[in-house]
Amino acid sequence: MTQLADLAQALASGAIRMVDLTHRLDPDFPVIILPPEFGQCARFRMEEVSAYDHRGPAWKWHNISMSEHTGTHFDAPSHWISGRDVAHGAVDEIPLQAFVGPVVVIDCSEGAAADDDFELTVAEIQSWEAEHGPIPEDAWVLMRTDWSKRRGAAYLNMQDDGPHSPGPDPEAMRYLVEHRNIRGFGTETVGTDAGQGMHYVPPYPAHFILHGAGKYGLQCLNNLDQLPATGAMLIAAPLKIKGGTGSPLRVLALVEETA
Ligand code: 23J
Ligand code: MN
Repeated sequence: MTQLADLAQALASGAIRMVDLTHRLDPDFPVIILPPEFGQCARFRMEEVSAYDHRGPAWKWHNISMSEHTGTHFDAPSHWISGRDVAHGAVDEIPLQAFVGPVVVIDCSEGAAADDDFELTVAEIQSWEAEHGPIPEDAWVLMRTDWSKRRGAAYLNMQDDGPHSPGPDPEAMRYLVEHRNIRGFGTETVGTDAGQGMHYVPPYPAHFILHGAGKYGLQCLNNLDQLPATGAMLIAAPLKIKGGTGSPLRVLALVEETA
């Protein structure tokens, strides 16, 4: 029990800091908008059932509804056609070990500030690795863009030709999956793919390549600027939705304070 007691002590003393990587579930938080011929993602909704009143004199509660892909959320392999036959590919089937593990952060905030369509490329990943060492196997890789600081229409950044937001190119995704065998890939934007990700080959390469290989996604992450490049631990356990392709969730990072 020593390791867990040590962990409890480190959390209590602040030697290990917790960072909340989650946005509030709020009806105003944007959801992805697909071309009009496709089905659409529902925003978060909340209705009061009672509030210590005639509907329930001693209790307050709400009924809520949303998409599996609303707000800060997890993508399972079964979300994408490439992952439809992946074993244990739905959120209720994923092994628990996947929900706690190491995380690295690639800071793309400068590039994303200069270019709404900034692409994370193999060259960018390799220059990160030259500084921080190779991306460890079975780690979450998070793409920091500071997009989480955007509000309102600037978040989806819809133009006449669709949304414009940063994301990985197909070669970068293949490098992370095939050469680094990552656990998953997470972003601050509304998708793991770039806003214009439909124009790549294959379309939406992050979804296609990650989920085809049984890897996971995280989207609409917050506070990535509070994480170190390496050494943090991510806790991201989706709801146990039967056959679910994803789920809103609370995403936490544990960060060791360097004295
Ligand atoms: C459906 C279709 C395209 C995309 C997405 C969903 C997501 O980004 C998502 O939330 O998984 S790009
Ligand atoms: Mn999703």
